[in-house]
Amino acid sequence: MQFYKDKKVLALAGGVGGARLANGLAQHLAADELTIVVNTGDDFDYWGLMICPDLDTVTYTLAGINNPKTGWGLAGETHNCLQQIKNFDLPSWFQLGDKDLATHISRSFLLKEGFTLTEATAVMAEKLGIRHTVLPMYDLPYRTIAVTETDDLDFQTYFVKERWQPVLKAIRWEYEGDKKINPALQQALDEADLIIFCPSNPFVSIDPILSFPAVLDAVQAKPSAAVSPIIGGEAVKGPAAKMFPELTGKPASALSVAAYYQERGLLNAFIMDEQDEDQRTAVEALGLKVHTADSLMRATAGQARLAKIVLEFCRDLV
Ligand code: FO1
Repeated sequence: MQFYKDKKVLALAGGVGGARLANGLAQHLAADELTIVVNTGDDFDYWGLMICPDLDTVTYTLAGINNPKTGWGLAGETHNCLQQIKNFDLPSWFQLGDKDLATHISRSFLLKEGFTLTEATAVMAEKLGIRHTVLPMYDLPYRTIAVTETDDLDFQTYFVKERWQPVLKAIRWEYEGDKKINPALQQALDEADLIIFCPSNPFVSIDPILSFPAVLDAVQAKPSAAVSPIIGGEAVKGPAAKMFPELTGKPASALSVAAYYQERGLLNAFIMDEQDEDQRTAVEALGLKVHTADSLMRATAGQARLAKIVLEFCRDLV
């Protein structure tokens, strides 16, 4: 099926919701029509290995090998290594499965051999049979820091170890280098005819990607659409709903998502759940074209279904 003749879509993704819509888009768009740029702010060193949770969630989902229950990690996983690590009294709060470990070992090995993160991701995605280009947002460390009422925590400590319970005051990033993006991402930005914000957490999945001036400039200049990660005031998964009042003082809602992006003039269109139909007029008043749909992605068929709705709705933007 062809949606847009000779047009290119760039999807911004992070976490499980992002991976699911990216996979839906990949069902409808050819390899040269879709590039997925992924948040790397969640990455961290653990057991001496380089862990990139969002890159892995996206690649495992595209390869159809992700754990369908958690959304992250691999299906049919075992945890023998983790068990043995516990016997050695080493940190075990971040649960790495045995097969998943092969990913972290391989990526760490390739990085040590001199591959960039973009190159290592491409090599591994190809081996997993992924046709579409998956790009990390940055090749160097770029770490999301949760500024809480008591401490500044690295992202996975906040998210997994502390189960996102500390109250947030702000999100900031610590990074190496000069924020110059990889040439492959620059090319994808230059060539994109449409940018789609997947239904990922705006603060810790999409904002890290937008914090690169080259990305922000492209998004402001190109037709862009976002899918709301908030349905009926709740996040489908994770802390997005808790973060809205903490970080913006506003309640979690589809309208708050649209307003949060639109404060920076990022969007042309917004797709939200039909449960949130009552917010249509307020979202339209932000200058957005609005579509409501059943936006919960149940299984792979639901991912393809929502992606088709998004692509059809955005047809007249490109
Ligand atoms: N999330 C958890 O809540 N607990 C875990 O132990 C955990 C392990 C894990 C291992 C590999 C991986 O790729 C992801 C993992 N995640 C885990 C998910 C991850 O922390 C989050 O999904 C993202 O960073 C937020 O998008």
